[in-house]
Amino acid sequence: MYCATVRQRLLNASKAEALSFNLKKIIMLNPPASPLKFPRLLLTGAGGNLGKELRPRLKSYCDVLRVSHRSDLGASAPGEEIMLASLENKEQMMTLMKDVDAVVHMGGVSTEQPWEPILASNIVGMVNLYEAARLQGTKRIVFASSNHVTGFYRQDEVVNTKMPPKPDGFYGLSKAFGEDLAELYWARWGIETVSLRIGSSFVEPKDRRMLASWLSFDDLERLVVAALTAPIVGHTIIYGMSDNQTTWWDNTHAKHIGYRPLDSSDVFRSAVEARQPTIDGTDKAAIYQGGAFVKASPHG
Ligand code: 15L
Repeated sequence: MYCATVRQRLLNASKAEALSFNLKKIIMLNPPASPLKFPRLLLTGAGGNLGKELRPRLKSYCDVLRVSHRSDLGASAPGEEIMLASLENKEQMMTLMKDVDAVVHMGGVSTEQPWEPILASNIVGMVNLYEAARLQGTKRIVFASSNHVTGFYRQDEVVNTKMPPKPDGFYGLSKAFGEDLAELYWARWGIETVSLRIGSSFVEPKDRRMLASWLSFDDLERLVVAALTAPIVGHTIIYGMSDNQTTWWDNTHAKHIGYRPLDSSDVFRSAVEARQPTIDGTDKAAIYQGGAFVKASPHG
């Protein structure tokens, strides 16, 4: 009788322990996820090509969408607040980042240009953005980096996100700086970033290169939303491409972002190949992944 009671007690105790162990395991395995709907999201560069695409789409993921650009953005849509700001203006950036839960940073120079505008927006502007994030307590930034960080890899190579950068110009170099800055702010101050090395995000692929680099607008939205809502990201780099048959980029190290592209450039392949039947194999733009960017002179 005594033994039976003790055995029962031990059994109950081990059940309770197992329960608490399982609970702990569940808590450890399921850390609190980022919200699927944010109180206030900031979209910078809202007047740029991709900013214009994302502006109406991001509204569903937040109560208030703060949209920003250096110049006029027109009238605000319901649930939007417009704040004009220049990346290189520290004070404006501090105000812009106040009460913001997460940022989709599409602002800055997005093509090869002389050094000065790149320095102002993509170097000084990035430091201003991250300093403001640190001081205002912003938790996560989704940064529009670019495939031009690795534009000098060849088109017969497959690049993953742990391989060293090979920028193809001042623009690509500035995006490599942005990624390193994001890494620093994660390591030192715990601000999370997903750096999106965006390929060619247009309505459809325009040429043979874009059969590999194309990112549809719907997949861009899927990518940005995955980057905003993945539970833990630290600083993660991910290539922004659709599910194209030909690819130069490997996102193995970014599986935890949970990005699943649903579009593919393949439906445009025959039209693109008919438009561009031959490729000059000696042309640097056809040899390197950066395409025409590897030849674009920043010196005018
Ligand atoms: C980029 O980074 C540019 O912002 C965009 O205009 C495209 O040209 C794209 O890369 C590309 O590589 O096609």
